[in-house]
Amino acid sequence: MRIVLLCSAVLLIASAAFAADPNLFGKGWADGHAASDVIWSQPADGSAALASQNFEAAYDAYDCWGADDVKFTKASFYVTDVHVFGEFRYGTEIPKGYFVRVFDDNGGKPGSVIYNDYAKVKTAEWSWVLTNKFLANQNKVYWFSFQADLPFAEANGGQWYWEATQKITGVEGKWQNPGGGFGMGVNWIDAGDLVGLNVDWAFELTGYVVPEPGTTALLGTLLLGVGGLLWRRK
Ligand SMILES: [Ca+2]
Ligand SMILES: [Ca+2]
Repeated sequence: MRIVLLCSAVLLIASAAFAADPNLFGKGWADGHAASDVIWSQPADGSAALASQNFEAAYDAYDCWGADDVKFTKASFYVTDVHVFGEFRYGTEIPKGYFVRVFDDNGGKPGSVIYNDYAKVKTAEWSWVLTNKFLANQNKVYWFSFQADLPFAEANGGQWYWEATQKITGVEGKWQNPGGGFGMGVNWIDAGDLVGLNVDWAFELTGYVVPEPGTTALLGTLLLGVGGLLWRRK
């Protein structure tokens, strides 16, 4: 009887390890490191590219940023890296970094800032590592915002544009220019209003699924059970 119990426990552990969707569970999942899985993808389609930039003080009136909605329906995820499709005006620009912010949802628009990061570590063109991973809970709407920290008139300055796509996921991407330098969007507006299209922002998120506490607890219980059985057999 004890041997049968021991075998069934081991079988349960083995099946738990292979039950996961391979698209969600990357190599790093088990040890808690970032896997290379793209968990959210809105690639650019060349339809538009719009300013989303923090300028130097002389041009603060032009400070602006876009934001787009993300909702994971299958699981909660840790977001570890961002890939932002972008382009420069002159090609000689060197941004100091990128502000990555996440807003909560306010009735279909960005609400309050709930996450603030300054990405400086680049892993590939337009790909940035977040300093602190972001926990995106399942079925909750988050607005992701990317903004180049780039002077306009200083050395290696210029302009950066966030690319867009006409494929809308969720609701349309938003844009804001509180200082009013561009003459639109003092409050959040649809990004597409700037170009007469309906657009989302183009970006991808990389990360890994948050392990379910229930799974960990179950494995722990089974392992304890196995340990107890082995101890009793002595
Ligand atoms: Ca500024
Ligand atoms: Ca959207």
